[in-house]
Amino acid sequence: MKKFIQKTSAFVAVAAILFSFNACEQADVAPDAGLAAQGIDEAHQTNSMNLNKTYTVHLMELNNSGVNGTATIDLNGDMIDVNLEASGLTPNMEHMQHIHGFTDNNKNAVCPPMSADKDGDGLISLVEGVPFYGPVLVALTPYPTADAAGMVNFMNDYGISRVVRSLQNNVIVLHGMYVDGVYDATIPVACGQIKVMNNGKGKK
Ligand SMILES: [Cu+2]
Repeated sequence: MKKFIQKTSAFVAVAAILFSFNACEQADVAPDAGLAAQGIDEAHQTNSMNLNKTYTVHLMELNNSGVNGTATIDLNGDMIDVNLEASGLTPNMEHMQHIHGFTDNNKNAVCPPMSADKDGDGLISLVEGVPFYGPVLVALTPYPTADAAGMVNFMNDYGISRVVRSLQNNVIVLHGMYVDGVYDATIPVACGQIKVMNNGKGKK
């Protein structure tokens, strides 16, 4: 009987040690789990040209343009395949379209709120939007010309640098509409956050 108790308490002690070790480990790891996963993810992206990720973008109007649309981006190693559909654009005019973002990893690009209109003219200019969406990272050329109905259906591939590969930190911005009777090719007319749809290999 004494032996049994000793064995049992030994077992309990070991279990307690294991448990506390486990708890410690979780406490240490949990807050950084996202970052760690991202680090692993980036390592995969750097090392594997076969990695495939899909992103979606819901483009919503800026400056009361009436423009909206959707885009999907397939990332394959250092290549992206961009499919973009938009409507409500100025018919028969060319529309610049870019991936905007910050190369500083700590800053995420966002679509500008109306308060971005610093000069109070009622419009968010290209420059007024920059503090929110950052500079152009990828020019989605050749810039499409909207058809007579104001629609664009666009597809092209681009090679991208490593800083752009965290695509979910970036936005897509479409440009170009008439302002006071003059076509302003730079003014932002739609914007959408790039969001991860899947991580490839069936992972979410
Ligand atoms: Cu742009």
